[in-house]
Amino acid sequence: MRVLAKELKNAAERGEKNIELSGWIHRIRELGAVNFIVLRDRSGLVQLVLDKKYDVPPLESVITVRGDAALNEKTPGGAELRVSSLECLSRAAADMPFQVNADVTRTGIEAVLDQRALSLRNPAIQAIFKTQATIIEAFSAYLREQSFTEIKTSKLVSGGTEGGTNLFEVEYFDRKVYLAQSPQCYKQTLVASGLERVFEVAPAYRAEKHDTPRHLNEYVSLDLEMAFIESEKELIELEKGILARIFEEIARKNSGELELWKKNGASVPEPSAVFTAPVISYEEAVKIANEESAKKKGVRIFDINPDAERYVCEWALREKGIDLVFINEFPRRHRPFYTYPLDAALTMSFDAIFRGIEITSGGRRQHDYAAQLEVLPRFGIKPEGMEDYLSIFKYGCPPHGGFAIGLERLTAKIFGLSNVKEASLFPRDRKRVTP
Ligand code: AMO
Repeated sequence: MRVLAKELKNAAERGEKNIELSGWIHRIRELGAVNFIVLRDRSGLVQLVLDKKYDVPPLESVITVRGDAALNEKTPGGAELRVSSLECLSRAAADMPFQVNADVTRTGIEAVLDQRALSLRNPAIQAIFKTQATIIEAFSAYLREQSFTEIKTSKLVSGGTEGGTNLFEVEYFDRKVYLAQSPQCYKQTLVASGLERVFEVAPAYRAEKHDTPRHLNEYVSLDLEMAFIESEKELIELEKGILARIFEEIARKNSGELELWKKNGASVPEPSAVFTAPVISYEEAVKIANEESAKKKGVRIFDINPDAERYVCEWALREKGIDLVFINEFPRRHRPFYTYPLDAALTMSFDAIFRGIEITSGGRRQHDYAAQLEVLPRFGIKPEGMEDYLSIFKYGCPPHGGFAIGLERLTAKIFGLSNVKEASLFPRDRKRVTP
């Protein structure tokens, strides 16, 4: 019978005979008369005992072995296979440019990304992406339960959605279009269409020129938008529910994955603690950041910059027991054209800051046609070309709002990764477009 590495112990306990395992050769230990292979498959690692002479192919070769299982507490998984036949399905070349079985938590990011096809074989690196899949699954399941409809919108657009100039141009037949910076206009259009509650998990593109540990040129955005809200406070409550579910599911399914990055501090907060995360205004956040900075003899903080994000999280962890903070009521000048005003100066908007980095932006949106038209020129935006988007307000649109969580930033913070690129399977940055 064919089993996975993690099922071998059960098979051994049941006394199963002639068991078959397939996978990659992760490690070889030659001790003379008896040799050992550590085999890797999608479920984990398992020890193979070779007490006859076999032609063992090089590391990373793909093999199928058969034999009888025996319990052995000293091996990964608590059982080993006494091999009686070994078949090589694919022989690996011996000049491996990346040591797949190394402790990658200590390997430099450049080597890990330059050799992505091989580094993705490493169990600790796979752990990041197995857990990332749990984030997407929990986000989607939570929203489906609240009657959100999943949408997929085009990534080829005729203009910017977030302001700024960080747009990638694409040749589209005889004209130029752009890669979408976010699904912002589409998710609002679908709310107005009557779906009321929508979510999308999809790539977003930002032509940011700077190489920073927090920016990707292509990232995955966990987006949602919902009708009939009064303020960003309802969105903050929704995000708390989502994050609590994500952390709960990771604790349930991915404790083994977190364990591999334990020395980096990989962990999820206690799900119930998420509901106690403080909500502070932009003004309070700047004040707190300045107080924290002063204690450390740091520089004066004028804005919620990366230093301020770190400071407010340190404050929240110390004072409230969780390094998650929601900052709302951002000044108008800091928010995009679609944001709903709170008063002349402030907006019904928020950011979520987790372990020192912004993971979410969102807020209530302007849904009044005349008010939206009036605001556009102040952002240097011409209504021409935006007719479809503006028509949603002209022809009946409920009050609404939404937010987007950056998947790689959230993943990086859970694993204690210092660069968001490590949480992207095939990261795109200024110089990297392969693999
Ligand atoms: P914003 O531009 O703040 O808002 O993006 C939302 C979240 O997406 C992530 N993010 C990024 N992650 C990695 N690299 C980048 N270059 C990058 N840019 C953004 C961050 C950020 O918090 N339309 C609004 C959202 C909304 O209001 O619904 C928007 O896109 O985690």
